[in-house]
Amino acid sequence: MPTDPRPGDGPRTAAARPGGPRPAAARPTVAAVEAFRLSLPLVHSFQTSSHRKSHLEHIVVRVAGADGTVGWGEIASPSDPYYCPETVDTCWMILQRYLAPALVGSEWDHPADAGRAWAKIRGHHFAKAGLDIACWDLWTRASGTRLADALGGTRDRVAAGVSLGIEPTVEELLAQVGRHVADGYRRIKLKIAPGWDVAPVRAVRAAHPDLAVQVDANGVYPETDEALATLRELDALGLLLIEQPFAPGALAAHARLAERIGTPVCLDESVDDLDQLDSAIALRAGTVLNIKVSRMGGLTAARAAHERAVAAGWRVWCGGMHEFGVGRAANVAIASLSGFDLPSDVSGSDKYYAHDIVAPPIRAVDGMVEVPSGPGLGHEVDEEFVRAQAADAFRV
Ligand code: OSB
Ligand code: MG
Repeated sequence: MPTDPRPGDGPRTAAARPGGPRPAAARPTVAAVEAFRLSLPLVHSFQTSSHRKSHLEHIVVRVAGADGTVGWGEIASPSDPYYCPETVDTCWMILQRYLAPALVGSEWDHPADAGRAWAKIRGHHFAKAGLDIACWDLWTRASGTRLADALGGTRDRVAAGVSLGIEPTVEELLAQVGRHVADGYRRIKLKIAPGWDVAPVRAVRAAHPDLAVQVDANGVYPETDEALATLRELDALGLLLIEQPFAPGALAAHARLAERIGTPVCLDESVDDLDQLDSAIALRAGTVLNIKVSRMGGLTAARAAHERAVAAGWRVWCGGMHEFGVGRAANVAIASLSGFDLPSDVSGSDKYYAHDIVAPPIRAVDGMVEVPSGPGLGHEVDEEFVRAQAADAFRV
């Protein structure tokens, strides 16, 4: 892929490129992309408004530079098309057939330019995010930079929240909440759905009057009088925010709700590119954005969304997709940017996986996750484990 020089493209200073100084690294040429389909058992099965999971399968990608440098990325797509249209199968196909062949042989000065290789491929943000993360890891490792610094991060520690699924009973939910509060998590997010909303949230509020609590409906409510009555009841429970009550395309419905309740409305599924973010801002469809590296299509896009949302006066935090250690480390890096001032879904690896693919695993201590000090993602991938456990693999 040709990297056409931009006007004034000379040695850049820290000020010229947002996100910090540009190390004097050789211009990476991507020599090969390898991909591994990997399934890990969950420590505790997770139920959302749409489905229950006891294992998660993600795609781990390994990008090799011509100089031998390696970068790792993760495609954290769900297996089924309930959260977003992508699935592990669609990601696998798009990666193998389009994205990896486009990236191999490309050359770029900065990982923010790597995506030019796949710019003409529409959608498929989860698949693209895996390659984008790997290119950032490759480039920052090659130059001995911390990923968080290269992105323009300013925090050394990130406040960790935890996302709790729908439980069989309110008692079991209260036990989960109690366990995570005792572990030190700074905020609890509760998944809600019709039939599992006001009662469980009220019970959590009664048990923990001062706890920072937010709810996430994954777009499952219709904009009916009945749903509005439910949302008004939730509005009275002192929540930090209500995430994605209505369908992804329903920006106007979110704007009407934001007018009617005091609790901030947060968008997740509604925003997967900057144009949708612009529309959401213009319509006042919320005041908070859950930035997911996967949903936006990578770190480059997540960083741009952060900039745009903060400039519009929105608050942002980093959401997760139950990432393995690679994607989780990328989330920690992006959450170190200054605008991420609400607790993020960056819980420790141990909340989800007994054996993660990175060493050291991501750890939340007293509700904070440290931004690692090593270059790149700051965590080493257990390559032997990844290769041994992979159900399928390819190399381009
Ligand atoms: O909506 O935030 C969501 C997981 C799968 C699909 C959608 C969502 C989630 C989470 C996970 O809430 C949070 C995490 O990774 O810790
Ligand atoms: Mg969500």
